[in-house]
Amino acid sequence: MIPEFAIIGHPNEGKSSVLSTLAEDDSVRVSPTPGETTECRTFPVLIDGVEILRFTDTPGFQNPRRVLHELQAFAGRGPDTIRLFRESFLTDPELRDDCELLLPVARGAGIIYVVDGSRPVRNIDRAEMEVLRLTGRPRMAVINCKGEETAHLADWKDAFRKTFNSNRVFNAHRATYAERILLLEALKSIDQDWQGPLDLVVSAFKKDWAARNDRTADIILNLLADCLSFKVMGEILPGCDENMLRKKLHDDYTKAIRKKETLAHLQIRSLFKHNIFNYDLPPCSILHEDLFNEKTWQFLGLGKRQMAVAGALSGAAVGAGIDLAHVGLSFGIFTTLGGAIGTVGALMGGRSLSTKTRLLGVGLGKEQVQVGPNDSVQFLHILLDRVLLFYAHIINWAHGRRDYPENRAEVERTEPFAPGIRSGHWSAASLKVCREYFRALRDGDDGKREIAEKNLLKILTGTLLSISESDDGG
Ligand SMILES: Nc1nc2c(ncn2[C@@H]2O[C@H](COP(=O)(O)OP(=O)(O)OP(=O)(O)O)[C@@H](O)[C@H]2O)c(=O)[nH]1
Ligand SMILES: [Mg+2]
Repeated sequence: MIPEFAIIGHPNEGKSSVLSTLAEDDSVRVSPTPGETTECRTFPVLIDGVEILRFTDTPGFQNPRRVLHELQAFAGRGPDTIRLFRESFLTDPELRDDCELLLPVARGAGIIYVVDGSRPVRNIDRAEMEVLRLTGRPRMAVINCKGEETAHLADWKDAFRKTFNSNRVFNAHRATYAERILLLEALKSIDQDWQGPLDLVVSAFKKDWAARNDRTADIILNLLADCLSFKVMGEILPGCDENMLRKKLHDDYTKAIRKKETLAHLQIRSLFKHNIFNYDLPPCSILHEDLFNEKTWQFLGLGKRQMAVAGALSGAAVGAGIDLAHVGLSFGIFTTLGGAIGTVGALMGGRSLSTKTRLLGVGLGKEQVQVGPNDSVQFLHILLDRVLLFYAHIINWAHGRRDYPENRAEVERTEPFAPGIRSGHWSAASLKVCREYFRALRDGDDGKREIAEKNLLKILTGTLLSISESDDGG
């Protein structure tokens, strides 16, 4: 039997939002106007194409006091109470929504009662709770605070204790993966018969999440390998303006890298089922800064000390004979391109270009300009930090949430700081793996690369899991 839960409550309390977040389905209709949901709609939760759970969205109570009054007449009819009530009042326009919302209950669904815990408990809420008690179905209350006020929480909990098997605070806008799991776990306790099926649901959820994390780690590794080995080349033809060519290649290079990064981010976004709404990063996120912008390189990646540890400042880039635009990317990303060209030009003369020419097997006498591959391990860390930050945002962007709040304080909380997001803070052993991976890529050493890749994959899946389980979400 597939467990079904009906999400029930007063109009506009956030029922549809809670459902959307729980089921990770952004097709659920949410609106600031009360009465948005007028018909029951069932949302199956599928894992690997198999339905494991279903949630049913319902309209808000219309006339709970009258329902309560009429229900008394059927008291003592056990499981038939709701069916008989519905049969008697289905055509009564005053109870239209009430009959509709009780439909899933009549067929045996469990109840998740949603209230906005930021407002006081009223008598009409007590009438709704009593109606739900009379249904005799297993029920849990969910406190979804739409506002910041917490003074009423104790009263709500007190009211629930009398009529519900369990209650939980669950915020439709801010609930994380970990909180979704906790809510599902708590549902187990409201009815013994559901313990077995819900155990399966919880373990299927966890397995599915782990599979998404594995897939994310693959996407990240592909992004790193692709960006770190990427280069663009152009031939210096007689009479061509060399500086213009360099600038063009540099632009081509950065444009292509940005595109690769955006694509990886989009892949992660769709893995986590954000399909309909145009997910925007919070206004204050560092991710709004361009990948090649000074701010990005100041705030993300390795700090100076970690750079020294990583050996990134060893001067290897210069020694290897890399052209100036390349060095510009590695060391002087913040200097103007003209400045970078001047400095490195003085350092290296034309030597690097001829080296490259020979290496590339282009006929003698021809010169080529090459931009990339970037030779700084810092680049790996910047890409890593940005993708991990993006991941943290996307997994903590609850599906029931459709935009950012006006409230400044709430906006400020939106950049996640879960441990592991800044790769610069990883352990020395993990940083060593990054360095080895980077070097293996640079040297084209497939054997070493395979080993380093495996190690990095392990670190990444561990990091993704710890970000998912952290409660320091968006
Ligand atoms: N700030 C905030 N707003 C919320 C939260 N949950 C819901 N809302 C907003 O409250 C409004 C109503 O949300 P819905 O989920 O449509 O409420 P509902 O109970 O399904 O409403 P009806 O279908 O009309 O009965 C929407 O504008 C939501 O964005 C929350 O946790 N925080
Ligand atoms: Mg609704």
